[in-house]
Amino acid sequence: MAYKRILTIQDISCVGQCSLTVALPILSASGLETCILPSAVLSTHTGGFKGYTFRDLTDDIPGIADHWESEGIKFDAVYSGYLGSARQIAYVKDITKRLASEGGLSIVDPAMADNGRLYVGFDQDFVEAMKSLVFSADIILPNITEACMLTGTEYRESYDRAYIDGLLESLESAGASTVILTGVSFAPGSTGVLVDEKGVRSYYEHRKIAKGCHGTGDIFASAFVGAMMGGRPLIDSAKIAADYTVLCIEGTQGDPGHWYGVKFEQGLPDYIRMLGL
Ligand code: PXL
Repeated sequence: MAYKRILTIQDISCVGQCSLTVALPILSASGLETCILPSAVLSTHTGGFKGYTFRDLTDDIPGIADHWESEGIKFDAVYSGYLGSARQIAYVKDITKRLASEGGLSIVDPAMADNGRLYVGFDQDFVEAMKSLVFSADIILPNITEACMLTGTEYRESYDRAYIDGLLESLESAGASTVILTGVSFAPGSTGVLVDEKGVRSYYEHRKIAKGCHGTGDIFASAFVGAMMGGRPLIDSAKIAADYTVLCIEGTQGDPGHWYGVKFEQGLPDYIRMLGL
């Protein structure tokens, strides 16, 4: 298998099992050379801790990108997750244009909202800026809330297949190419991933364990990118990522002290086995 180099751009939440502390180990476990660009350093994530510190690294990004360019460093994919500002979004677009190799992929997880609400610290201006990144990407991984915000669709707690198809069509007419829509549930007790490759749709249903487990979107997206960049079909990559994420959540349930994240580390050997490595 070709040895691919990927760049992932997201924050470092020092404690909290999300963003780079999840993406780096999972992508590395999938066999990719994983380069990182930390967009900010926070003491913890923003989803439930109080008084977290936040060091914005936006001003460091252009110099880092210039250095890589002067060294002739290129990436087979640029994968972005949680970003902190509209300026950072613009830098991700610029870096992708300058540093993705020929045929290199732009993969965007528009990590900004869940359960019908934006995460703390985001506003409508950020959503508008995110649209420009999402609708120029090759592959996007929104959840239903994010897809609604990106398309101006009303968010619903319960929905049917027609609503989801409408949401995917709105994403496509706004410019989306391949969409991996997560958290799509058509029956109580189950949820799933809808993979839409230019209008051709497949659904993978899996067990729903708990609502709103923190960091699961980052685990799923990283596991998906790791599988897909290894040359696996989109739907197979989505299945592996979903199965691994479910396994991690199962391994965390029953530990109320571990409310802030998911114990993804213990499932890494299973993820590697699922990849057949
Ligand atoms: O898991 C997404 C995420 C990443 N980074 C930070 C966050 C969140 C979600 O709340 O706060 C800093």
